[in-house]
Amino acid sequence: MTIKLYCFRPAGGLPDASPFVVKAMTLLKMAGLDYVEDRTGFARAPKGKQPYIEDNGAIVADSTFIRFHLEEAHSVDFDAGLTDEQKAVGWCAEKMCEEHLYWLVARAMWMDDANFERGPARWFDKLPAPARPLAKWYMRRRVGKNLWSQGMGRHSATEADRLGVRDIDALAALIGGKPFLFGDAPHGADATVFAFLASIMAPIAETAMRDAALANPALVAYRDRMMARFFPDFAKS
Ligand SMILES: N[C@@H](CCC(=O)N[C@@H](CS)C(=O)NCC(=O)O)C(=O)O
Repeated sequence: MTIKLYCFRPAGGLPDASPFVVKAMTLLKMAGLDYVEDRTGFARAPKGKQPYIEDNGAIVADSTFIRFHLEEAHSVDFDAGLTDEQKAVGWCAEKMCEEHLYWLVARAMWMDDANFERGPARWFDKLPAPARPLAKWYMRRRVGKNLWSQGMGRHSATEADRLGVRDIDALAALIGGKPFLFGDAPHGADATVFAFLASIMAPIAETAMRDAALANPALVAYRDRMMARFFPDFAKS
């Protein structure tokens, strides 16, 4: 039975607005598994977040548990050929993207007025006009509270930029001049690193992270290489 992937929708020239969804899509494509997208499942998301998948009756929520499920249920090894040290480095890079960089991107997109208007505010355009201001205010307040609890919302914009550029520099150093993180073939961690770099480079939020990533030809080439390989319809010719 074909796997169903519950996701948002394409945005900013990317296959999905969420880097976690793009990560899951990339893993499915790396694994050579067919899937169909379902954009109607957010209200039923088991953890209140997307992505989640339905596979042969099993519902699996969270991109990392989706990866574990694909490895276990479909005998996929996303780390094939890597040393234990490379696997550890890959895990650290993934979690830096998901648990650090993600919050810096969220902070830049939701807290900066101009970025908010260019990006998240547009997601409310499909609501009836009178409902939009309240919905935007509510969601912005909710994200702001999350950012405050997580801690990233307590930094100044300058401090946040400094952390974000350090993340980009770390990814650039890891990739170096190689085609993929660990050499000539992509592995599981590439799905995450690609998804986050592509999201940061997209023409949505103007951030110091975006400037740093776009100024690095190796990172741009990495993003383009992954896009051409896994999402040719979204690759720039
Ligand atoms: N740890 C989760 C994170 C997923 C996540 O944060 N998804 C966001 C979109 S980028 C979401 O669905 N947010 C909706 C909400 O918090 O209401 C994963 O790896 O899948």
